Amino acid sequence: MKSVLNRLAAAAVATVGVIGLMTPPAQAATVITAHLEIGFNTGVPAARTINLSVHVPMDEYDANGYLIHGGRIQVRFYGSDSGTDPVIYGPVTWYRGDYGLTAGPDGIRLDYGWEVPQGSFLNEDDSWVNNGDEVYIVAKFIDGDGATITAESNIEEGIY
Ligand SMILES: [Ca+2]
Ligand SMILES: [Ca+2]
Repeated sequence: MKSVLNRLAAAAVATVGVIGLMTPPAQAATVITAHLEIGFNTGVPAARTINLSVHVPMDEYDANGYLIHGGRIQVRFYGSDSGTDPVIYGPVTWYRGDYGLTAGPDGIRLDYGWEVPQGSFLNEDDSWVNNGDEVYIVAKFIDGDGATITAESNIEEGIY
């Protein structure tokens, strides 16, 4: 999902930003929330819809400053199991300028959705005795210096 070209472009933007905007963000980001919604598209062929919603509250000036300086949001999907939960997809990382990632008056937001076919990576349990799937995301906000805050979403349950 993330091309090398996009990464290079993000790095170039970040470099320009360091030269052009010397004022660091005024406040450290301390809060992050993550929500996952898995739905059903009854079209032909039928599909599962995935919607991610991640929010890092701050003022708009700081939100732009963080993204200009290389701040990004990184998402991994997990299957909830007894014992250690496996990563079933990701990490996927959104940088400034990537579709779905915005800086606004209430902070940095990632709102991103797509569709997958039945039996995709969301089908994290597929045995006869345990076919129900329990999926959640862990979202990280990583600033330009590498400082990270993390949130775990709700668990979505279904036969995916
Ligand atoms: Ca499971
Ligand atoms: Ca399943």
